[in-house]
Parts: sequence; C-alpha cells; structure tokens
Amino acid sequence: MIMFFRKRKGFVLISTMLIVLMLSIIASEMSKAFFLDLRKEGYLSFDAIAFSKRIESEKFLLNFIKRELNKNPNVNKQNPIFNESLVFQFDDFSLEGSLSDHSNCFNINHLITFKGGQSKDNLKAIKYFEDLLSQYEVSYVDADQIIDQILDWMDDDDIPRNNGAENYYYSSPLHYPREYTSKRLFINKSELLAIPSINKIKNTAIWRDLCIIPMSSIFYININSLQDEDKHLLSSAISQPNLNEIALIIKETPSEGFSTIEEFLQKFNLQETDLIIPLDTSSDMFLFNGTLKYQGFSYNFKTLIKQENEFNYRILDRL
Ligand SMILES: [Ca+2]
Repeated sequence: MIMFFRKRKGFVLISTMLIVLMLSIIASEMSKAFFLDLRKEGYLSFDAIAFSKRIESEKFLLNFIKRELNKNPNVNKQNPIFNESLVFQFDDFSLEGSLSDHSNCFNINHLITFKGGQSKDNLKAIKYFEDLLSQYEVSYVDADQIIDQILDWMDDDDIPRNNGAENYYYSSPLHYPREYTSKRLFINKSELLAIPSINKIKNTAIWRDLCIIPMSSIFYININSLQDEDKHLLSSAISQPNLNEIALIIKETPSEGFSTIEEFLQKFNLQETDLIIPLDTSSDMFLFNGTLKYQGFSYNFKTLIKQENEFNYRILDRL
C-alpha cells in the first residue's frame, strides 16, 4: 500500500509538473502573441500620428529653408544646408535628414511640352535622353521603345509611334475595360512603371538619374551643385562623351560655384553650341530625404520642395 501510495504520489507529481510545463508554454506563447499585438498596435497608432508629425516637420522645414537661403542663396557645394546632415529636435520627436538640389536629375516630362492642350515633342530633350540611355549602354532598340512609349503615353493623339504604345496596345484590342494613355505630363515617377519598356531600365543605374517634376516640363542642370555621380547627366548636356573629362570638370568646379554660364564655358573651353539642354548656376527645386523618430518608432519620407520666390516655398510632391 505504501509503495502504491508512493507510486501514486510520484505519478501526481509528474502530472502536475507536466501541466505546469504545458501551462508555462501556453503562457509564453500567449505573452509572445500579446506583445506582438501590442507592438502591432503601437505601429498602427504610430502610423496614424506619423503623417501629422510629417506635416508639422514640413512646415518647419519650409521656414528653415527660406531663412537659410535668404542668408545664403547659393545652391552650390559650399552651402551647408545642402552638404551637411540636418538634425532637428522637436518637443516629442526628432527629425534627421538631408536636403539636395533636385535639378540634377532628368525630368522625363521635359520630353514633351503642352501649349493650349496640344503636345509638342521636345527634339533637343529627346536627343539628350537618347544620349543618356546610350551612356548607360541601353541598346538602340530598347532606347527607341522606351522613348516612343513614354511619348505616346503623354502625347495628345491616339496614333502609336513606330516603337510606341497607345491605349489598348497596353493589353489587347479585346481587353475590357479598354485602357488609355494619360495624354498629359507625368505626376509621379511611379507612373512610369505602367510603361512596358520601362522594365528594361527600372532596376539599373540610370533609374537614379531620372525623375518627375509633377506636371512640369522644366529641366535644367545646376552646374554649381553637381557631384561625381551626376557625370552622365552633364556628359549628355555638353556633348562630351569622355566621362573622365566630365569627372574632372565637376571636380574643378569651384566650391563657391560659377556666377555665370559663360564663366563655366570659358573655363572648360566649351562653346554654347555644345549645349543640348539648359544649364544654370542655381536651382529652385529641392528634395528633403528624412527620418522622423518618435517613441522608438521611425518613419522615412521624401518631400519635393519648390522655391517660388524668396518669400514663398511650396511642396510639389510627397514621395
Ligand atoms: Ca501617339
């Protein structure tokens, strides 16, 4: 009896331990799920407030840029607001980021101009883009497709170009509902992804050199803020295919910049006739690339800012 009792006691003990073990496993799983839920809820509530913090940051940024550019209006390699990290501490969140000159990327909208609702190809811009594509070793066949399809997407007619694509060519004549090209300038770079031939370049180095200024055909290169990685853009602009020469030009551009384009041309023995697209010594388009930090969470954003005049700055796009 005693032995039986002992056996029974041991059995009860093992059972209790097993139950305790199972309960602790369940409790641990529940607490994992609980903390995961809590974290998820935290992200959701952060997401909800991140946008309002962003708006608050952007208002501050516009005033900051206005104040700094009124003190030092040069958009060059020397102005600290373009060349140093920017860190701001607010009451309950912080903002870190950098401001860059957004004129130094090719605005695809430059390929066409609209006047009174009618589109017109910009032949110089097309030549420039062809050259840029060839510098990045995109084949002529692919380049023709990319350019024609982009132009068809924007132009005001329904006639496909030789290598272009209009309306239901995007799917098939039987496709329903039928798809139509936009017949307007691009609003956002992501719209380019709708163009079939863009697949050939969207994951390559040239993608960094391309941008969209929403509904604007404006494009010029600011020679005073060029960095080494912008050499392809400058090479196509001044018809100088030797990238080592271009790298030297960028390096030898004084950090305080040139006051006029003539000065720049003279220094590097260039002729005005060599210029394919407009050059400038300043810029009015800036991109802020920042991270907002709040209660252990972070939120990345990019904001495109345009200087209308010395008093007025506005947000063109939120990327
Ligand atoms: Ca067309």
